[in-house]
Amino acid sequence: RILVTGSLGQLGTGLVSLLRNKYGAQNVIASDVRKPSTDIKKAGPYVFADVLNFQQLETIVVDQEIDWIINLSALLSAVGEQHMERALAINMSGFANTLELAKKHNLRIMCPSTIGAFGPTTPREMTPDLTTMRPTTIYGITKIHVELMGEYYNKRFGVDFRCLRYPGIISADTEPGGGTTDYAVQIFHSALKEKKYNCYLGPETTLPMMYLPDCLEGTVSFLSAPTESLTQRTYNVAAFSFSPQEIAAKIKERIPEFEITYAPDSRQKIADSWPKSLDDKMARKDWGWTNKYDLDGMVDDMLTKLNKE
Ligand code: VAH
Repeated sequence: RILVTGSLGQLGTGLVSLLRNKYGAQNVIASDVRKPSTDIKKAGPYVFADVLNFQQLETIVVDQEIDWIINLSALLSAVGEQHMERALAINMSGFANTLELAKKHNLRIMCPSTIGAFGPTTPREMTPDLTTMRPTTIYGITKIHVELMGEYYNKRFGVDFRCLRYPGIISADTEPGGGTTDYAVQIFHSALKEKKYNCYLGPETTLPMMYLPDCLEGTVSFLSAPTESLTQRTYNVAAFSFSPQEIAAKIKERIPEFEITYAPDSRQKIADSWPKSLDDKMARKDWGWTNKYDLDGMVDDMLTKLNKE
């Protein structure tokens, strides 16, 4: 059975339902530290789980006969800079607890990393899986720690650790969790509501992105890939890159009166330290990563879904 921690975040709800379709509703246990909505409660098993409480996590792993743990609990880049101690606790000690449980109870463990694990000295175009990594945010530092500790436990103890470096994720029906790429979701809501958006990143700030359905499908195929097909434990994944001015132009094609303005804030420095595009050929080669949505497909689907709301 599968335990998903941090399941009420941007990725969790969709990932849990995809996993339930594939493995059965009762075999996927959603968890977080907040009360779920009625819909989420009705959709399948949901428990309280705080990644900082090892004993409580271990009780769930044993009582619920968990085989896989997917740890989505983390403070992202922007919020991590505002709450450094909390980010260190959740992203590092919380992860350490899940990794220790994976070793002790022979669990498959997946924990996301991020383009934020790269830094300003990393080559920024078509950034490869293996390259210089000197991240300059707490978030990036904790996520490179996740990668290194996960790979150590894999080599030393044989733990089946799996990790994907996600780009910015664009989602229609879930909110992003305080990252630097959140503008790419907010812009759609503002465009529909007010026909304008004041962007906290400059017009040319190009970042790697992907659409949530591709992220979820890709994560499930990575999770279920046979171990022998993995030539590495951590993989870059991305679909397309765009800048605020490029996405604004795409939206303006569909909503002609849409206008964007720019007021870069502290997140500009974070974005400028990240890759502009990722090389994810190893993920595509080893376990069939592919994105079904290109930039135009994502824009059309986002506007269609949000228009319905
Ligand atoms: C963030 N959305 O902005 C997250 C993600 C690549 C960015 O890790 O922090």
